[in-house]
Formats: sequence, structure tokens, C-alpha cells
Amino acid sequence: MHRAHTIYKTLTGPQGQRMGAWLLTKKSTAPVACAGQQLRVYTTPVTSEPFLNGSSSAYVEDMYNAWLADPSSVHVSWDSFFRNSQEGGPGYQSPPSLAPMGRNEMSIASFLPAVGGGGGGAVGGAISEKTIDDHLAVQAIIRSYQIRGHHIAKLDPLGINSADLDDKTPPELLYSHYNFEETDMDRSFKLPSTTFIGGKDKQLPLREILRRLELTYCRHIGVEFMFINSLEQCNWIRERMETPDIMKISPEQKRLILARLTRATGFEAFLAKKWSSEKRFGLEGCEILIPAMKQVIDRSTDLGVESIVMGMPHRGRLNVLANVCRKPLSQIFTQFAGLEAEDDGSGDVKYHLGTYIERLNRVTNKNIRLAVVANPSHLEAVDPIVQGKTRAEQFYRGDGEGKKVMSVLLHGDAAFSGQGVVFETMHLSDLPEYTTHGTIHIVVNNQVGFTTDPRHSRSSPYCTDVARVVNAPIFHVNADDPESVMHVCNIAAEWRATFHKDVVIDLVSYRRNGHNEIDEPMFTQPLMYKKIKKLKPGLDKYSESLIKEGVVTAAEVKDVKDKYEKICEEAFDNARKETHIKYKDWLDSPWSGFFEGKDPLKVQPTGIKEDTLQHIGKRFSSLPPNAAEFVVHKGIERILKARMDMVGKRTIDWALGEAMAFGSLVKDGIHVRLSGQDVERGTFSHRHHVLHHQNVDKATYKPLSNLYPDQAPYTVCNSSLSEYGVLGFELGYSMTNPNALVIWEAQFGDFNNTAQCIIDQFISSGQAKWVRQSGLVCLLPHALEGMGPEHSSARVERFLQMCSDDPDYFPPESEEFAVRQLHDINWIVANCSTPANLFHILRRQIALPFRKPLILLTPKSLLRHPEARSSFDEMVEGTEFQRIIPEKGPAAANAQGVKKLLFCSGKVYYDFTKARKEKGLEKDIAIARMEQVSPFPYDLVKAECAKYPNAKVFWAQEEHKNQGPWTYVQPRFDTALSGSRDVNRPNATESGGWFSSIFGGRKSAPEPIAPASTETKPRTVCYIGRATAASPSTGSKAQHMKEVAQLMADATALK
Ligand SMILES: Cc1ncc(C[n+]2csc(CCOP(=O)(O)OP(=O)(O)O)c2C)c(N)n1
Ligand SMILES: [Mg+2]
Repeated sequence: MHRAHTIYKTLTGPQGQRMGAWLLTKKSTAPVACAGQQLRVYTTPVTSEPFLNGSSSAYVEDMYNAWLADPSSVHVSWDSFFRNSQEGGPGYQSPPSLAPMGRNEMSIASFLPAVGGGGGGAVGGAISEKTIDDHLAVQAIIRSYQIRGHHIAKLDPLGINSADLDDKTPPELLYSHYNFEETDMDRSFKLPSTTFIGGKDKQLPLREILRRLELTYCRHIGVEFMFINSLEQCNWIRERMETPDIMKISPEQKRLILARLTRATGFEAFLAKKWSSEKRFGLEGCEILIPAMKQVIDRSTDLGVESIVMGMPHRGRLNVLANVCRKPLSQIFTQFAGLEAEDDGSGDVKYHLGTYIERLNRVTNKNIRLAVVANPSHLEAVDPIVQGKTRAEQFYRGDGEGKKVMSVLLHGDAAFSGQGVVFETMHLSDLPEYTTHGTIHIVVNNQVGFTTDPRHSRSSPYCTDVARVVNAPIFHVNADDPESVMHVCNIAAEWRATFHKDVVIDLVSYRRNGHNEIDEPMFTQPLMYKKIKKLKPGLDKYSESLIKEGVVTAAEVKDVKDKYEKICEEAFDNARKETHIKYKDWLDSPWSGFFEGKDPLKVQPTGIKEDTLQHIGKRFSSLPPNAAEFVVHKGIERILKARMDMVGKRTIDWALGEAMAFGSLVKDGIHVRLSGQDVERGTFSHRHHVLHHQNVDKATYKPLSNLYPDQAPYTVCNSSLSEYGVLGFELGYSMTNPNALVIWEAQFGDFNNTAQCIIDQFISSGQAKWVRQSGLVCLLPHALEGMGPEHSSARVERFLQMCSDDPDYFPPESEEFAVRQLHDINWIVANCSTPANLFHILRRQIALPFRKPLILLTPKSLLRHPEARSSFDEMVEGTEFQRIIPEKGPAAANAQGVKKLLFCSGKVYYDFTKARKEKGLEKDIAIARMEQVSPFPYDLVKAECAKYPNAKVFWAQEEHKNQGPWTYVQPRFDTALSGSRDVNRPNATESGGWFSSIFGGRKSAPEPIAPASTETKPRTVCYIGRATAASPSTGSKAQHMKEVAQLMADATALK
């Protein structure tokens, strides 16, 4: 109420001149547009909102300013209206193009007769200007509270900062030109339909209006929602915020909050007592997070949600696992014991591990599945992964509207505003093939990021401002007011269930300790921490207030506390009996049934029936079935015809090879999803998986979705222009179900580095850290083709450098050599040179009895290269992926006479064969293609080298020497040629261990074998390729051609 008086008393100042008066005074002085205001151009007629409803007055004002600057910038109807108004015409008249009134709107005239109290009312039927002005002013004030009330809400439990980093009261809240007097405070004003503060009352005294607005918008909840451009959604929120007594809850509900807060607080206290010097990133200062999450879950389960996928940072993670997911406390406590793992993998620190729990929600009595996705230290990196996993779960459940599965993302204040991936993830939220139909974001806003104050960590007022871009309502709430927190949690859950859009809860709180428990916060935030030290913990405050209210007794409070401590002590005793930890207990994506009963070293065949090839080939090359109506582009018609001709000749090119792989998988019930920038057509216009009707907008036809009536779904989707977000999303998607081929394609391979964190932290090391597998495929266009530095290299050297196989270890040769290698490595890196091999390697992803990520370099010029074709013979039953394609030409028949054996990878093979032919050296130089670079095909390299005993062995690459595969292959060639070297022993835990954890006891790390070479002189590999360079490629075409010529000369030189 204090501010209401302040407002009333300080009703002065020029700002207030602008609202209302210009509309209503007949002789208005020309108002001045706001300094710095952008000129906006309004060229469409106003049809969406009626005049002067709650959200249109700002619009009208904007329009007026635009009109002032340039009358032609507004619609002609507004032009005439403003002109009329200025020229002393009727003060108010409806603009001509107004839409009919909606459910929640009233005409301005309806306000006027209902004037009560003193002041200027209607005199003799005429309405005074003051009456109209005053009513408009009341409307404007209501609206101002709705828009800006949050700026002055008491959000900070410390009372130091303003959550929006601005202590000032926005002048917009103080409309000063209406000249209210103290006597006006008791005048009644009819309430507009865009407010719900009246409840059943249609009019209220000004004093009461202001009081209610203060209570609603300026107490412990600050809500930002008026930027949402849907009147329905704004009203929906207004109703849940403004309705009198809306926040009243029952004593039972209060006791439930107290019990939950007690557990949250007790958990941290217990850890602090037992492991005082261990880092755990405690939640102290924002313990309300736990009751808040539980409230979100309860309400969402009430509304039909059955599965929740969560992503969160370090802060409070153990508490979430214990008290939200109800992970057994003893499992959590064993993480502190420094025990060795019973199963394999390299593991991760306790505050990064994931979990998966299925349990009964005791409040709603419904079953619920909760997964917390494992994450690296890299803040916010898990966001897109959670979304992908959620989307996939929705997909497999047929939950097209997200009613059963939802995602919850937790954030820190500094990370939420600082990390770009938050934005990239948010921008997926409404895309048809990426939406999860609304995410509930909860920010643990402790007003500090490690040692950095918010004023140094963000330029936006709130740490949540990124969410405004997707029109998500944002609820800032003082975390020391548990009931306000629960209220916004309910609204958030209902919002998501109603509108299926994102929503943000900003828990404005503090951090009682340093960044972690060992840190000294007084070094950097002395004043803040002086205050924190004096502050009563949230639990104490709430229990005291409930005792005062008579909801609980002090004895009951103590009892709840003691009981929880006893639970913790018992779990602690149980944990002490454990001798090992199990990484599998921390798996976030269990694939029940996938591994059981499988021979872990048996790969299913990848060759398929001729009939299937024919069928898919024809369907993929056909016009839509309703071809007479569906107008296809002439160029596409030609492409389809060329495809059909190839199929007739039992031949495939790149696009057909890919389509055959996808088509044969969907035929077998395997869902295929291809996502990335412009993947539908293909960056290089080779794919065309979506045909567009040339005359009907959005009418499309997807051949691969129309192969078989009972096929699995095929999804192909152009993504937003993001790598970090989209790659993360697809990785998450791939984690949900192993029986799906999930593919992300980079526009050019080099763009993968903007998703480096997903590659380093998740794809290459996810299995080792979190015993979680993924068969994700990354298609990375790669090759030096004179397109300049940025479109040449996928930086294959980096992927290879991260491969976990030992360069000095030649695994034992056996029938299972290839699959065992695949099993033991962290990911596969390949660069195919034929469409058939592309076909096989894609199918092999599913044929494997386990899942490994596949980094697949893809060609550009080969997409149309006449020689880069394969025959059906290379794909039919009995054929398989070729890790190495050996020389098959005249040199193979002249093995003893071959002087040079070149190994290469990718499209450069075609350049080498051409150069060799031109020089007439086809009998002298053998060229073998290494299609799978990692795991390294030791056995086949050895065999190929042995076949040409008199040849010098070379690795030839088009990349620069410090790039490309050279540094990876060189030591491995030596090992292949000389056998295992005794440099070190393979790491048995890493390479074989995971295997046993899944398949039970069958280890795959045998002893190194003795050198196999019988040659007297040790052979070694030599390098052919470009010299070292900083850049992947020259930018000059001429220089490029010179380099190519030199490369060809080197490759074909016999001296
Ligand atoms: C991408 C990334 N950069 C830097 C860090 C190092 N780091 C760890 S916590 C932290 C501060 C996080 O602040 P905030 O998001 O507010 O969370 P809080 O710790 O306050 O809960 C930083 C900078 C990190 N983990 N991830
Ligand atoms: Mg913080």
C-alpha cells in the first residue's frame, strides 16, 4: 500500500502526458515522440485486437508515434483517425477496420456510465473529459503493473540486489498526468475485463485497485508475460495471478511443503556433517528447489504426464537425485566412499552422473518415470540432449502433443544468461520436428556465478531474458517464500499442459556457502556474505511462520527433521557395507531388452535381397502417386528419371546408396531420422527427400515415407541454423532407443566445431563416463576441392586423435577381429569411397549388437562422380562393409612387380587412379582405400602389404601433413607392419571392460601377439601429401590446382 500512496503522491512529470490525453482532448498539443524510440512501420490494417483492450493501448501509442514521424507508415484507417483527432474532430471514434470484440473485451463506452464516488462524472448525460481521462488512467495503471510490476517486486531474500539489476522504480508505474488527488483514492472505477483483481466485484475504489495490484505484482512474485502476443495467454496468466485469494492453500499443503523443505535441508546438512571437506555443490540457500520440483512433477502428473526427462547442472544435483528422483540414499552415499567400480568405464564425478527411476508418485498415486541426464561440467550443454531425448520418447510413445512426456531443465543464473546453447536450444522449442511441446525451466538464481556478480556476467536486466525470444512467461519468485514458489510452480505446470510452450521459474535465492563447500566467498562477495551469515535459513523461517499460524507445532517440526536424519543415518550405515560402486546404477537411458540374449560379437548381415533393392530404388525414383495433380519441378523430374535409369541398370550413386540404406532399415521397422541444415534437399542438391508441389504451398511428398505400408517412420528435417543445439538434440534422440538410426549432417564438415562440446564431452567419451551408448551418425562433408579454407576439412585429425584404440597394439587376428575392435573403441571414423560401402556402413550401425557413434566423412564431388557408382552386386545378400577396398586392377595381378603401394582414404582415390592411368602406371602402383580409418584395420593393412612384398608403402592424403589421418595412421601402420610394439599394454579396463559390464564376464582384451612379419627388413610407411599448414586449404583456386598437380606427381612418382 505504501507504494500506492507514493504513486498517488508523485503523480507528476512529463511522461504521463502521453497516454490517453492525445486520444481524448479535442485540442491536443502535438505530443513529442519518445527520444530514441524506433520508428515502426505498420502497413497492415488493425484486425487482430479491438481498440483499447488491455494489450492494445501500447500498440495504439506506438502507432501514434509512428504516425507522428511518418503518417504513411500506418494503415490509412489509423491515419484518418489520428488526423481527425488532431484537427479537432470528434475526440474518439472507432477506426474503421476494427475486429469484432472478443470474449474479454469491452468497448470504452461501457466504462463511462459506471463512475462512482467524487470527481468528474457524467453531467447531464455528457461525460466530462476528466472522467474519461481518469478511467483511462486507471486502465493504464493496471496495465503498467501487469507489464512492469515485476521490476519492483521484492524478489531478493537478501534485500541487496534487484533481480533485474535496477533499483529504480520504473517511471511507467507512476502515471502522473491524471492528476489524482487524495480524494480520488476512494472513487470507484469500473474494472476493465483485462484484469481479474476484482474477483466478483466489477468496480473498486482506486485505493483498493492499487493495493491489489501491489499484492499481485510487487510482492514475492514478479511475472513477465505481457510481451506475449496472445491475448488469450495473457489473460490466462492474469487470471491465475490476480484472482483474489488465488494463493490460499490448505494446512495439509503447507505441511507437505514443510516436510519437503525439511528433507531438502536435512540432506545437505547430513552431507555437510559426514563429508565436510568434500565438494558437493550444495543447494543451501535455495533448498526450495526440491519442493518446487516436486510440485511441478505432482501437478504435471495430475495433468497426465507420465515421464519426465530432466537436465541440470552441478548445484543441488545430489539433493535432486535423493529427494526428487528418490534414488536410494545408500547409492548416493557410496559415491563419497572412494570405492572402485564393480563394472567398467572410467566413470565421472558424483555431481555429473545421471539416473533413471520409475516409481509411484505418492501424492498423485500415479506411476512416473524420472530421468536425470548425465552431463559434463560444461554448463547448459545438456539442454539440447534433454530435449532430443524427450522428443524421442514422445515419438516412440505416439505422444504427439507432449501430454505424457515432458522435459524439465534446471539452470544457474550465470550459465542461463551466458551460454549460447541456451538460446540455440530455446529456438528448437517450437519447430515441428524438434518441439517437446513445452519445457519447464527452473533457474537456481543465487545471484552469483562462482565469484562473478551478475552486473559483470550479463548485460540483460534479468538472467532469464533469453526466454523472452520464445514468448515464454517468466516467473521470478523470492525463494524464501515457499508458498509463492509453489504457486508459480502450479501455474508453470498448468501453462505447459495448456499451451504446450516453454515457461521459466526464476528462484531468486542466495548461495549460503562458497561456489563449493571448500571455497571462501568472503574474498569476493564480502557484503553479500555478511548478510547471508546473519540470514535465517529458509526452513527455519517457514516453520516459524507455520507454527505462528498454528498449522504445526514446534514438536512436529522437530519430529519431521529427526525422522529424516534417522533415514539418512540408516542409509549411511548401509552404504558403509558396500565394497564397490556400480556405474550402471547411474545410467540415464537403460535399453532394457536390447543386450539380453544377444551374441555380443555377432553382427547381423547388411546385404539385402535384390527385390528389396529394386523396390526401394523404384519407389525412391518415382513421382508422387498422384502425379497428375502434384506438380514436380522439371529438374526433379530429370533427377528421378536418371535415378530410375540407374536402378534399371542395377547401379546406384551416392543418393541412391543412402536411400537404399534408409529404405531397407525402415522396411525392417527401424526408425530413421536425418536432421541438419538443409538436409531435405541436401546441401549439394543431391538428396531430394522431400518433393515440393510447384503450385501448392507446403504440399510435399516424401518418397522414403512411402515405401511400404508397414514401414517404420522416416523423418527428414531441415534444422535451425545451429550445430551445438541440433547435434546435442540428435544425440539425445539417439539415446532413447537403440533400434533407430539417428543421423546429423553438417552443412560442411568444418561446422562441426561449433558443436565441439557435444563431440568432446558426450559423443567421444559418453560411454566411458556414463556407460551410455549411442549409435548416432555424424555426416561431415569433407574434401579439398578448391572451395577455400572453410569448406574443405571436417578436421578428421581431431576425431582420430580422440579415438581410444592403442596405436601400438595389434589385436589378435580372428574371425571376430573387426567386431571386437568396434566393440572396444569409443567411436568409428570412416570415409567411404563407394555408395555401396556407404549403404553397408549405415546399415551396420543397426546390425551391430551394441551401439557406437559413427563419424562419417562424406564427399562432395563424388556425389555426381561417374565412377563413384556401385552395382547391386555389392549390396545383395552375402556382401558387407569393406573396411579396406584393396587394389583390384592390373597391379593386383602383378603383385610381385608392384613398386609402390598407396593407401588413401576418401575421394582422393579417384584422383590418384586417374593420374596413375594417365602415366600408364597401373601395373606398377597399387592403390588401396582405407574406408574405415578407425578402428584401424590392422589385419587388412597387414594382408595388403604382404601381398606386395616389393612395394614401398605410402600413406597418401590430400590434407596437409599436420591434418588429415596421417598422424593417426602412421604409428598404426608401423604396428600393422611389425606387430604389436611393447610400448605399453592396452588398458584392459577401458578397452575390454565395458563389454563385460553389459554382456557379463566375456572380456575382450587378450594378450598382445608376437610380431607377425616374417620380413627381414622392417617396412615402414612414408607420407605423400601437402606440407604442414595452419589453414586447412588455400583460398586461391590457382594455388589449389598447383598443389593438386604436385600431389598427383608425388603419388605417381616411382623414385
Ligand atoms: C561452459 C562452462 N564454462 C565455465 C564453467 C566453470 N564454472 C563452473 S560453475 C560456474 C559458475 C556457474 O554459475 P551459475 O550458473 O550461476 O551456477 P551456480 O554455481 O551459481 O549455481 C562456472 C563459471 C563451466 N562449468 N562450464
Ligand atoms: Mg549462480
